[in-house]
Amino acid sequence: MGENLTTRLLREHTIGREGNEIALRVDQTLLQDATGTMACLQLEELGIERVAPPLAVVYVDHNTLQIDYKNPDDHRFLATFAARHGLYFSRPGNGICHYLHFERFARPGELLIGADSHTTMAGALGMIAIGAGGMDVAVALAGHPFRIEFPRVIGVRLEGQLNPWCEPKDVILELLRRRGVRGGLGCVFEFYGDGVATLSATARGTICNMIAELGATGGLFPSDERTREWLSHQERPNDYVPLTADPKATYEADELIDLSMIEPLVAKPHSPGNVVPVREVTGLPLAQVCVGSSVNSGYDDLAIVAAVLQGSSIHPRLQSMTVTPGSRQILDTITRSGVYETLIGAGARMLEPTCGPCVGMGQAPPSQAASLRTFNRNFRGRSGTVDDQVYLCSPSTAAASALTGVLTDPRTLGDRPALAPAPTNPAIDDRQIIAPLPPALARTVEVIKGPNIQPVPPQHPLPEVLSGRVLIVVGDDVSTGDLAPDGALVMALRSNIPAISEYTLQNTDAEFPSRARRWGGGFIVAGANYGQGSSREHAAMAPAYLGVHAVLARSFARIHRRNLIAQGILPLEFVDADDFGRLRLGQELVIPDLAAALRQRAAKIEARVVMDGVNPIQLRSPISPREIATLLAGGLLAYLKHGGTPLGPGSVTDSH
Ligand code: MIC
Repeated sequence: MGENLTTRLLREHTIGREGNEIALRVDQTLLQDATGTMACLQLEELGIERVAPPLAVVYVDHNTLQIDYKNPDDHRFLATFAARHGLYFSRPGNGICHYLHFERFARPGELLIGADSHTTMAGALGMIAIGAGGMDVAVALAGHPFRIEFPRVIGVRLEGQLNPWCEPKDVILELLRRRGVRGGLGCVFEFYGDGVATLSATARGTICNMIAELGATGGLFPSDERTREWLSHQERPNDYVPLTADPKATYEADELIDLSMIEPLVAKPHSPGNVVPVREVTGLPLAQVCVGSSVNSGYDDLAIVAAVLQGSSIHPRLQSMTVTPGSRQILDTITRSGVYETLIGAGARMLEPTCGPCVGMGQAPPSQAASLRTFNRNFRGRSGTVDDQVYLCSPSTAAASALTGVLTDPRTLGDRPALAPAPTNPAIDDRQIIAPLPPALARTVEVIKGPNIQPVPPQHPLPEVLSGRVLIVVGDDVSTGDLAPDGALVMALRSNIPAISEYTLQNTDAEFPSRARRWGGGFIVAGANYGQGSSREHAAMAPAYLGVHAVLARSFARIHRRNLIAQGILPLEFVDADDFGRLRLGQELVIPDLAAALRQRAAKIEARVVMDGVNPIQLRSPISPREIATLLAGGLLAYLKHGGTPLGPGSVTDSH
């Protein structure tokens, strides 16, 4: 029996083990401005002089509208923090974190942890790349290992070749069609088979980027000839090492995708998992088409759109079309190849290389109108319009639809046009990525904080008994965007927890923050996959600030569950999923002997509904000894500040 590549890379990075949890040596970290300000504030609390991993980068790519002092103050804080503590700093406008990282830093065989859920994109270059909360990244920056449960490795065998007009985006949409947004929980999807060689590095990047939408820990491609081509193209030939799974590698589960059977797909509102063939929804009138941004913003993605629109104009029915390149390098390439000119000529609004409309940062669609986007998420309201109707598709489908004004299967356009050839040498220019200063010089740098940058709220030990009222009952698949909303207004408050907490669940129940304050905190009750989507720890920090002690849910999304624990909120699962239906807004709950039950690692924890008396609600909290210690301390920062190590009791080794 051979070893798969994921297991090998994880094994090579494992420096400690405790039960099913492994502690991993971190080679690279990534922060972006919307998650990074809080991560840096937390890192400051840990009292670290210089970051430990061999490579640490902070990118400014989300909060870039700068409509007042808040965004630029955050940028200045991050720039001075990076200079003071030894991180690379990528200026606003230079590109989107996971695109730039893919171009300039990702390296086969290494391990990357990033405070952005789409960090997974780097898995396309044969490395382990995992999205995490800001505090988890701060802990890695402080020199501690990153801990995860050993993932289930799913082997995805790719056969054949994509037909014209069918794209890598359709491949990942196919996986989402099969498995849905909860279908990858606890898994790494490893791609192998003859079809792999037919996909370029950037095509693989699209697939690994959106593997996050399955709730997965990551995606991984072998490092092969296509990887070598990409790294040479990026003038980093020495970063190439060939890596594949053993010849007879085994996997815990298998998927087979015949690329020649893939057809154009679309994810309907309001979930990336709500996937159907484009042919089933053709003719849908569109108000907007958006290309690029957080995924599908590479050269080939934008060039096919230009090739389709060449010499034409977008359909009069459309109110607008936007195009966002993923990085300055891609912007330069589309400029020199003529793609930019064609897109402008066709009526596209060209945006700078930032996350932008993907996270509701401008370009909101009209009310109730369909917006077709090549992005990775279409959660309700994420676009900035509360009653939006966002569909996700490939660049070919977006281009064909921009031409006709209705959702269109690109295969109806006839032969696929040739792409404008990209200049063979991209302009490799790292001048907008400021390198870390030497330690002696770094110590002289003053870290500057503007008035919106507020201290990290203190964490308090978990009480012996938890009691309080049910503050809200929400359904399945609540996203972190529901909890800590997207868009320029709220995201500008990422470095100010008291201020951002006022927007918690604002589109679901605007009274939530005031009720939580009035009732002195309490419980959130939720369905399955609570906290899906982004890595933003604000979705846990803001409720914690409002006094939420525990979330009772049918199940939790991976990154958010960790963020809850890091912020001292107990993630409790119903033993009997039907108990979810017994809980109502305002009911009083008591969890007696909670701390004792956690210390004893009790299999079940009982919550009593005061007044209803008889049947307690059975809950479980499948958490590790380290997580229990973290919760008892009140959160990860408190735990570490009081001498805990992130490896926790019973660990085998901790090299730091
Ligand atoms: C996203 O695509 O949802 C984001 C915005 O990039 C987030 C990060 C954030 O909320 O700051 C993510 O993917 O983690």
